[in-house]
Formats: sequence, structure tokens, C-alpha cells
Amino acid sequence: MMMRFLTAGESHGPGLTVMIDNFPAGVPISSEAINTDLRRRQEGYGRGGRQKMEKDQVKFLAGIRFGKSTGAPIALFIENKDHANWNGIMDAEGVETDEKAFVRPRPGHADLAGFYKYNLTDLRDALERASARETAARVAAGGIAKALLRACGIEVLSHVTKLGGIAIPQSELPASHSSTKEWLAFQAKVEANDLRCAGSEATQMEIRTYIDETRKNGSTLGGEVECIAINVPAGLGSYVQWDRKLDGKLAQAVMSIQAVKAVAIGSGELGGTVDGSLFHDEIRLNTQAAVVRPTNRAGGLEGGVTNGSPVVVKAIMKPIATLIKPLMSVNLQTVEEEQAHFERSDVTAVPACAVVVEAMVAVVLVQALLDKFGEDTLGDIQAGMQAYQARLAPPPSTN
Ligand code: EPS
Repeated sequence: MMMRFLTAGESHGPGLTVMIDNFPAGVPISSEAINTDLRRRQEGYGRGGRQKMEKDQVKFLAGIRFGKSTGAPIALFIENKDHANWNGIMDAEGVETDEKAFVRPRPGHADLAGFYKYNLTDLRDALERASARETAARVAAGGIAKALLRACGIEVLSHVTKLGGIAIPQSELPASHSSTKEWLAFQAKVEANDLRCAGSEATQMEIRTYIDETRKNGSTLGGEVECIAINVPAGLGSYVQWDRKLDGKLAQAVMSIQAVKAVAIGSGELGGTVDGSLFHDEIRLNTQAAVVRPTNRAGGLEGGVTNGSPVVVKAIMKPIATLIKPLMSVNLQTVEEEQAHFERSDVTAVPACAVVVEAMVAVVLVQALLDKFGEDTLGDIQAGMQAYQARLAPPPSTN
């Protein structure tokens, strides 16, 4: 059985619940690291009013004892502080009032899908569950996954590469083959600004100004983020069957994030525009006769299997569908054209999306790691990794 997680919870319900099944015993887990990620997800220039109300904190309900996983299912809870303001609307029991029914679906959101699929008369049920509030639960699950990866020497990082069509210039981006130390220094630099990007002050200013203008115009912005997992051993995933290819699994997990519309592995898009000699990463030997890959356009994956280079996943987020100046829609009660519903929105959540991508990538890497090295205890996994790495001689190294 593969490690997996499920979430439950509405955006304005009492809170979000996460259940993680098949997670190994003995993994050191701290609420502090998870709360740091939850805070990172709430931040970022362009966020809206909801984030000022919430102070997301994880509560451990099961599966963790004295700071370590026990092997039992892990249950987590994150409270929605805003729930207190939704009395009479988000009650689990009682009688529904029609007056406040939400009947004008937002183009780009799940509202109309909820009407078709679940026969909803109040589209709130779609809004509540499809809302990106659910990504807080994913980040908590990702925090548990990251704890295991960290114990195995793997770190998952991220940064914003484009926002509202403004790209961080190539010269300001990191080289994809930097050492671990360089990556960690890069991440610290990214964390220090509210766009979570590597851009210069001038680039950041340009982006912030564009976000401010878009807010005034009543609209929203999307962008692109990049997630990098470093020290991932070669050999995770498999090329032998379509549903065992790790690039495919990563794409599915990242594409499932609210508002993500495109996913690429490494420099995937470049592959459609240059010839093979400019795309593929040469296989060379360093002075210690270890196999090295001087470039990483493959994003650490060849044949759906990790190759020892950092695993690089890019995600493109569309602009948030809830617009202050709404697009046209149809009132499903009166069957007349009207503007779509507006409640509250962010101008952009691209910096937050980067943190959510980290979480989803971490979960998929944990699944692949457990598939290769067993899934019962951290000690067995670490011993398996050591023996495996000893077999890989000379070991693939990107440093
Ligand atoms: C979000 C919480 C939501 C939105 C946003 C993301 O809270 P509320 O609906 O109460 O404002 O701020 O989600 C959307 C705009 C959306 O369309 O899903 C969060 O916690 O990330």
C-alpha cells in the first residue's frame, strides 16, 4: 500500500482535516516546521483579507507521539478562524435559508461544475470545497512528507519565476546545477522577499506595481513557480509502466493544485523549440571518475526515473477566478445573464502556490522513496538508502 493523504474541510467550515495513511514509524516531526510552511503559504504580496484573519497552525490528532511518527495513520487539523463569522450559513445542522444562496457561477471556478455534477441549488457547496483554502491542508501533509525527506537528506525548495507575465530575467535566476549549499543560500534569499522570487529590487518593484495596478482594476494575476528537490537519489520511479513514471506522477499531483493549468519538468518547454544537441544533458566524468551531468534541462528525470540531478518541476497558475470586477455569468435561479458572484479575493496567490507545489512534490517523492526502500521504519529506509548508494559506484553527483 502506498503512502497517501486525503483532506476534508470547507473554506468557511470549522477547519481542515488531513489524514495520512501508511507513513513510516520513527520520523522526527515538529509542529514548528509545519507551522512555518503554513505561514509561508499565507504570505506573499497580493494576498487578500482572509489571510489577515487566519493564523494557520497544525494540531496533531493522531499518529505522532513524543515528536515521532508511530506508523499509525496521522491525523492533522487546522482551524478556520473565519468560521465564527459564518453562523447560519455554514452550520452542519439546521435548515437552509434560500436568501443567501449563491447562484451566479464564477467563470474559471468550480461553481458551474458543482451545478452540473452535484445538482447544487446553492453553489456555495462548490465554492466551499473547491476554494484554495484547502491548500493549507496540503501544506500540512507536505510538512509531514518533508520531515521524512529531510531525515533522508532531501530538501524541497521553491521560488516564483513569473508573475502576471513579468519574468524574472534569466541572469537573476539560479543555475540549475548549483551545489546543495548554493541552493540553500538561494532559498534564504528568496524567503527574504514577499514575492518569494530571486529577482533584483528593480524587478520586484515592477511586479509589485503591476499587482497594485491590477488590484485597482479589480482583476487578478497568475504566474509561474519552480520547485527544486535536491539530493534526490538516482533511480526513483520506473520506465517499465506508464503509471510508474515519476514525471507523470509529479505532473498529476501538481496539476491537481487549485488554479494550476500547466506543469513542466525541468526545461520541458524548451524541448519543443531547440534541436537535441541543445536540449539533452551530457553524461560526463568528473576528476574522481564520478558520473556528472553538467546541465539539468531534463529536470532530474529521464525515462520517468530520477537521475541524481535536482528534480525540477514548474507550474503555471492561472489568474484567480474570483474577480472584484466580475465577468459575465448566468443567474441559475432566474436564468438571466448577470455578473458573476464576488465575495472576496486575492489579487494573486502565486508566491503561496510555490509553497503548495513544494508540498505536493514532497508527497510524491516520499511515495517514490518508500516504494524503493520500504515503508515501515525510518531506520530501515536509511539503511536501504546507504546500501543502495554504496552500490552506485561511482555515484552520480551534480556537485
Ligand atoms: C484562500 C482562502 C479563500 C480565498 C482564496 C484562497 O478565502 P475566502 O474565500 O474566505 O476569501 O482567499 O481562494 C480563492 C480566491 C478562490 O477562489 O479559491 C487561501 O487560504 O488560500
